[in-house]
Amino acid sequence: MEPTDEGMRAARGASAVRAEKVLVIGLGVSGRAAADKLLREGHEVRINDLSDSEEIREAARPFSERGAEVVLGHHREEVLRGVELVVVSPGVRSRLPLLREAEARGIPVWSEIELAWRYARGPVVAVTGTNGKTTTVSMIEAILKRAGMRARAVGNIGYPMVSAVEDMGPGDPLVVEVSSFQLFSVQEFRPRVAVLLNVSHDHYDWHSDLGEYVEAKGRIWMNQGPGDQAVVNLDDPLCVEASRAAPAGKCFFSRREAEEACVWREGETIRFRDPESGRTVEVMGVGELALPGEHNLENALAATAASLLMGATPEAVRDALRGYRGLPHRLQWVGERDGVSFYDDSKATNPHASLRALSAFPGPMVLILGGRNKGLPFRELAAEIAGRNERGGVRMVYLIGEAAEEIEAALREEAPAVPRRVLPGLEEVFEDLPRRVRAGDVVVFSPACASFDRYRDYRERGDHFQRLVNEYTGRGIGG
Ligand code: UMA
Repeated sequence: MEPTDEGMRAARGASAVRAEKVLVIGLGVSGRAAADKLLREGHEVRINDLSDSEEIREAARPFSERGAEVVLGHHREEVLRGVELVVVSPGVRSRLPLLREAEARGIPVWSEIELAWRYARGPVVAVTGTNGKTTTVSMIEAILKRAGMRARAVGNIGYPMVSAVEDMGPGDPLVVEVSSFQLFSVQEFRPRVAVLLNVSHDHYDWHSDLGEYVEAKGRIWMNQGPGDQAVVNLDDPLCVEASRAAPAGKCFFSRREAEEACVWREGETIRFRDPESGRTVEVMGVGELALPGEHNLENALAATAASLLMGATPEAVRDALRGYRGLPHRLQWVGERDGVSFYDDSKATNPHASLRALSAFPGPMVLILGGRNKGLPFRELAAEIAGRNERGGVRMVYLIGEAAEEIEAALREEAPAVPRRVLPGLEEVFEDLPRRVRAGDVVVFSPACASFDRYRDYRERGDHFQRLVNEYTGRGIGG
């Protein structure tokens, strides 16, 4: 007999959504998904968005037609009238006075992830951290699928978890990318496997915000119990610190040989020690991983741990990760000609992301930077380029777009010896390239800037780069 939704919910320890009237704040991707699910489940729904633009009104229309009340243009307290539950979008700040008022009135405030958890039918793997979430989530999805499970990657990756719950059969795992904003407002959310990849303190004030940020990340496992596992980066002291509060079993992963680790790198091999049986198995060679870079090794170790704990076999891990070529526009291999490889990292819209691209390739590199600066300094990136140049890494830098002169100034200061050219755009770079590249180079487009000086978004920019690569490597446009 098929288990009932009620039975499955009870098995996961989740309570039903009892509120009659629900306020959904924010009508973006996750707010629309939440409102849709709530209406289909028969709740009374009020939608409130700060914006009153034509676009938002357009998005709200189908919900009004289905009986939802829509309040646009403000977040005044009156929208709380009669409400028993608030579902809040991740882009809404936790300090919003309306949320504070809801809490003061004893009205629970949930993220869309919490709402989805109440309706989920199978186990959940949740992944959080500062960097690498999307890659790790899609690696886990690939491995679980290879292992024969009907897994699906959801959450921040772009497809809301609450939209996926109905398509999933009993027992099908959901692999959720969760941001700290979403973790702020969870209540019963209890992933069977919770992964904390890394915690970067770059943009946080150490004494206040970082503490809050680490605490929010730790909420990923706060409801875990017997049979659940926390997968934690042993090489990141902030992760280890945060994991002290984890109530369930812990599986540490590490890029070095470590006794406490359950997945680790030993020489050129990735190994797994089953936390229950204590048995150690060889999973795969590090050199078999299709994605370059130390940070991708870290993502692969985390994905290996999570997948094996979910019941995948080491063979499934090896097969999936050997073939896993990454997500579009994230250090994506695009093509090769005469021993020169091209990588599209258009998703790198800040200097920090470009630093990670540098660390992915120790050998000779031609780097393309530029676009619209988001108000961030380039000095650290410029200093790293200088160091890599001395060690036989970055050979040359192209600077394009609005921020070209600003990056040029940082390079003049920190990396005066590094050859560089300022050009208007990518077309000019590809005209110049044949005279500069030589066999063994990698050409990496990792702009360190936003795309809006010339493109709609980073995807359009990356597609443009890929078309130019395809023309250059002789496969023709779109080839
Ligand atoms: N809004 C308000 N009041 C506010 C703030 C926003 O009403 O105080 C309204 C806006 O007017 C807008 C709507 O809320 O209409 C936008 O909601 P949102 O910013 O929460 O974004 P969504 O469209 O719902 O998309 C969210 C995630 N966005 C954020 O976390 C900021 C998406 O991640 C995610 O893919 C989607 O849900 C599905 O789960 C995006 C992201 O950039 C890709 N995430 C960050 C990241 O990955 O680094 C965290």
